[in-house]
Amino acid sequence: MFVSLEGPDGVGKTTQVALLVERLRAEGHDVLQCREPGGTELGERVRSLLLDGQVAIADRAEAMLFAAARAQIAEEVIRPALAAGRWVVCDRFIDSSIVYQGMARGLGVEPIRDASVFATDGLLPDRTVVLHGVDRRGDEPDRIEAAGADFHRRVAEGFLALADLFPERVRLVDARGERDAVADRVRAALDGGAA
Ligand code: Z5A
Repeated sequence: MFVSLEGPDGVGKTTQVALLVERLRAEGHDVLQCREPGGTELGERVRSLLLDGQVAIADRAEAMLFAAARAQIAEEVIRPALAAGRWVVCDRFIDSSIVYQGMARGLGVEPIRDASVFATDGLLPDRTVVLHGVDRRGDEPDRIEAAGADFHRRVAEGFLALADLFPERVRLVDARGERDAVADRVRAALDGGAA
């Protein structure tokens, strides 16, 4: 089973990825935890470039760099884990590109989705949990966090639109409240059929 957690920056994804992995392991599952961009030597180097406020990166170059990092983690890490019968829980995946680059940067949902599908040779999560409803961003913005209020409004709206675009795999989960209460909702969102 391949699960991704998504949502605007500071919504609590990293916290919830860790709690979900803990719970799944307690249930007896063999779980690989990873994050995007990152999770490989190439991905971590691309991540540093992408978040570096001193590096000028054109929007299309940004989209291709995210896709390149995703291609590497899909082939090197995620596909082998799934083939070995493991669960994979990933902090962000294709939907971050669809929202940040496709919607908020305005490059278009379809071209960005197609680029990511090409990059990963069609690998998609079985379930995507989109957290929403809070903003707990810190006060040291990286290159993308520094993009401005309008950009982040489009990001927040874009994540909410995902459940309608991909109802077969995307579920919205309210991220407000105590960590464990949110973790209960995230775990419950993995069960059952279409959202
Ligand atoms: N990006 C992109 O544009 N295109 C792509 O294709 C991909 C990514 C894959 C890096 O992502 C950037 O890349 C990101 C999107 C873009 N940029 N932006 N902007 P990232 O995932 O590494 O960075 P992030 O989204 O900014 O993550 P974050 O800052 O680490 O936030 P988070 O993971 O959503 O939240 P958190 O760290 O779990 O929680 C934030 C704080 O709140 C922290 O102090 C927690 O302890 C606290 N917290 C969490 N939950 C709670 C509750 N329930 N109560 C109280 N406090 C809490």
